[in-house]
Amino acid sequence: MIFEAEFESMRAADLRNLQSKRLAARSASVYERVDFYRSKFDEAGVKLADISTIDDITKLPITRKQDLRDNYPFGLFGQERGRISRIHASSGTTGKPTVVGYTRDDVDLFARVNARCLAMAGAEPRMTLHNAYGYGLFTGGLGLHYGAERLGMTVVPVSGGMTERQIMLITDFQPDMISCTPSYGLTLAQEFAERGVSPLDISLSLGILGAEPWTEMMRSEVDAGLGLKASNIYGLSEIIGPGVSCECVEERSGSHINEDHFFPEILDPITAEPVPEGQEGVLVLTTLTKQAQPLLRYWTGDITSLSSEDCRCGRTLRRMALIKGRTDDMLIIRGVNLYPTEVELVLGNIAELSPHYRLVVSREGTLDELWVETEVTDEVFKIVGGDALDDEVIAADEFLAGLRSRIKHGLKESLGVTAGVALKAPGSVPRSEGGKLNRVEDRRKLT
Ligand code: DLL
Repeated sequence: MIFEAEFESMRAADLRNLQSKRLAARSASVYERVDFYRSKFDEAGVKLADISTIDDITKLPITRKQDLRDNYPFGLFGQERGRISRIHASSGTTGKPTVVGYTRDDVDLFARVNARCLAMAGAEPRMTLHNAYGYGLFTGGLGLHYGAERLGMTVVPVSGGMTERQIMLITDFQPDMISCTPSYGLTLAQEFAERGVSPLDISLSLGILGAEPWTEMMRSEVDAGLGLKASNIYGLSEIIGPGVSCECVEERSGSHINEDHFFPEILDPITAEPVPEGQEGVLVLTTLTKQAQPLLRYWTGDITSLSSEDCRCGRTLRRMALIKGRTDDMLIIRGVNLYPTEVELVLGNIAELSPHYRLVVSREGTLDELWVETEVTDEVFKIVGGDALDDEVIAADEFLAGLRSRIKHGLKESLGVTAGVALKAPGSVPRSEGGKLNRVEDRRKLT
């Protein structure tokens, strides 16, 4: 089902008109209400009269995370404090969190776009959602919660963590759908497998997974391990939280962006100039309707591409590809640029490996070193493990050496990087305990 068909399936020309009107109105309102934007417009010599169609968006200043930091906590609010009905924040890796405010209308929008996303991912009224995103300042829990209620679902507000209890609640309450990070989806799948529960016996049939980068390889693992169809949901606190875009369950090939509210551009990471459709670059989003903290051309740092191809689901909203990573997460190893998801794709092609991996980067003298720690599957471990027969142990050594060298070759061929490979026993690489999983340990930052 389509939750708001009049917007989600709009004719392209009508959508453009709506976006143009909204952009002009939003520009005027931030000019009037937010000192930061007034100075930016004045410095750049942008006049409100210059902003009449959505194409004029390129005349507007770009907003960066540093601007939010400089105006911490409430300096970018476009409303007086009394009109702010909710505040969320994302923890960030260093220092102060990034703050986001919502008016009552924004909270309503937050619910609606998440209801849209849940419906995109296959949800219907009366289904039950097991919501394992964290509740609190993080936008995931409350975002999906309000969206599910708006759609008419039953929500189980479990939040992240306490895996034992999650398993019990899924078994007892028999939900139709789960929302969690992909890495936590894997953790849950593994816990069910360890209890001998077949995916066919898990009640879940749908998933809405996101908040961290993942690949098709991870998706197949989660789908198979939990016996469901998982769709990707994307969003970020600065823009609203989850609800910016989501894949439809019909195609699961690119996430439909709620672009009547969040206008997307893809810009070159270096020059910040627009790139042609289909080409990768940094996703930059403008909030067209948000009141409390409207952001113009917010540089998300996330690398993706856009497509306006028709979709079987009937939505006309453009789609964005799976996120390759965030520019901050790009590793530079001896001059080679690479994202963890690219390593994940290489490992995903090797049947003897489980989907769990970790990257360790260090520096020996002046040279960067990358170590890929990855687990062999249970089947491989049984063959090469302690209970193998004597002559099989020798064969096992050769087999493992061969496997290591295949991984090294794969990484070199696909990514041009030379990496050390550590093969680990099943269960020894860290798992998600409820939220986003950090798969990279960059020891260079410590020195
Ligand atoms: O992660 C909001 C969210 C909650 C999205 C639940 C989806 C589901 P932040 O904590 O502010 O907000 O982190 C935002 O996470 O800029 C991306 O780098 C990354 N991210 C979010 N969704 C995806 C995704 C929430 N589906 C940052 N794929 C973003 C890849 C994602 N990366």
